[in-house]
Amino acid sequence: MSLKKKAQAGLEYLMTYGWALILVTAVVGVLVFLVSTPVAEVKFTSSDPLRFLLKGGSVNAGVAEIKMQNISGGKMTITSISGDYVGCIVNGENVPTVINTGEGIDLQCTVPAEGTGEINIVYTDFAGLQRTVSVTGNAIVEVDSGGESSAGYSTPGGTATCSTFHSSFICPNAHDNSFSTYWISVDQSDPQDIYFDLGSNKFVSGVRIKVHSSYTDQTMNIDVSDNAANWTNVATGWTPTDGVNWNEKTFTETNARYVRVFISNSPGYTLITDTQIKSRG
Ligand SMILES: [Ca+2]
Repeated sequence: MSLKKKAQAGLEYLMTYGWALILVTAVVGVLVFLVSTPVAEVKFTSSDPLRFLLKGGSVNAGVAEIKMQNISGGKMTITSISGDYVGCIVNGENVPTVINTGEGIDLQCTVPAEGTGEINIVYTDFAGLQRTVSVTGNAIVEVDSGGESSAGYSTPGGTATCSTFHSSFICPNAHDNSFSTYWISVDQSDPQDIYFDLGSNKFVSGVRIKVHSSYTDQTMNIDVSDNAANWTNVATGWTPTDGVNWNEKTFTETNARYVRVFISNSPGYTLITDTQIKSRG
């Protein structure tokens, strides 16, 4: 075969099978995007994968993180996000947000409930047309091991009272001896607090807090009280930084009935997974 014929055969091969390759690539592109992580299995789909390319996603501690890319070929302005997931921010900021062509779109939303949820992203495309894309996710909220007590620590059994709570992420979730339930504040405002009733006065000398690994940047004080009205501060400026194990804060033994965790600053939502208190008598 001459060089010219070889080149021609190569060209014919590309023309014959090149289209098949493009077709396969396109089909794979619109297939369901499946993501598995050790803590949560999430399946996300995009209603418009030719403009909003899904690149990944996860749900941890009731917070969904969805990574997409603007492949529409032009600048877009996301003007609103609504649906089953709430409090969504884009690339760390509230909408409206401008996304340049080729730029990543990192969505962070709160997932109030396990199961299938959908968000609708309304945006203006480069031609000034308003469009909507739907992203559907099937969130299985994180499950990990429950908390064990030791060294005089135990789960406070009385009532928990919190400043605010988000949807089903209620106050009692912060002291139910389970690492798969959470108390989450209604929004991202500070401060927030939660206090526990020990039922009667006890000698209190320590608090253990479990936080999720995405929430190791909350600054808190520990206060105690006899009447849940006048509080005495026993620890200040504590930041539980371990997102896997209990974080322990000991303080001078104080007689009190109520123990309060006062979160003075949390960069996002306030979240506490579980609480134990060291007390005697
Ligand atoms: Ca819990």
